[in-house]
Amino acid sequence: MSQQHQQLTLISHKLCPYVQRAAITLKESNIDYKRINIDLNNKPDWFKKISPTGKVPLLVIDDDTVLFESAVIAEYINDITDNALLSSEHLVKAKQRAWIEFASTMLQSIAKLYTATNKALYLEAFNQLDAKFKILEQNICSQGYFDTTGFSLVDIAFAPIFRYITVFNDILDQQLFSEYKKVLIWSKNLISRNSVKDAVNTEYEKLLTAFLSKKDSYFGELTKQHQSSIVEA
Ligand SMILES: N[C@@H](CCC(=O)N[C@@H](CS)C(=O)NCC(=O)O)C(=O)O
Repeated sequence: MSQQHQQLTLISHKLCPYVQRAAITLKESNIDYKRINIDLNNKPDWFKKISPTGKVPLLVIDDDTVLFESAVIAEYINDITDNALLSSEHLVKAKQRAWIEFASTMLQSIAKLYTATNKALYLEAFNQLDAKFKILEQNICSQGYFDTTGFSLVDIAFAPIFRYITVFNDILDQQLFSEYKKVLIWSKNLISRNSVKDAVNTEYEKLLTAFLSKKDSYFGELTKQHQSSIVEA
């Protein structure tokens, strides 16, 4: 990080996929930062005061300046560093932003999947998510990144999705995107990248499984069954 920047602070939550986007971008841009995890079920007053949406991530720049929204935070980090994670060509950059938005809709589909209250709603959400992976398969390159030009903010936006799916595929009978060859290569490449690994702590998988098992949903039931099958084995 160049000397003119103050110490940045990322207000976070241990499981939040949007926070992971910011954390990955900071790491890829070689910026040191402080991370503060908060409890979203019991938001501290200081957080409520500085977060316009009540959501994480927040990037605290200084006493007077706080950024919110993961896509904006990622672009800001890219702007203040060597600007290597988005194209400088307007049209290419516009397309990259559109796919980042597509990744956000997939995170919403994932939330729908694990909160579906019955099997029919769960299957509907599963099929919607699968359809989005199919669209991705038709639009990504086959070299382990979204685009042939290499790692970008688009890859960063999708990496937390693959982290979710790695845990989900352990729990579920049906495997998401296993027949989409390019997506499979891409997901393996992203998951093994250091910045992606470092965006969560070592307890992530355990915490996510515990979070899912507490859901009053069809997925919650599947998670509990999976947990008891491990204990019995
Ligand atoms: N569009 C936001 C979404 C952030 C978001 O949904 N964060 C969740 C945690 S993963 C949150 O803070 N939820 C708290 C709440 O809604 O009360 C972004 O990209 O930063």
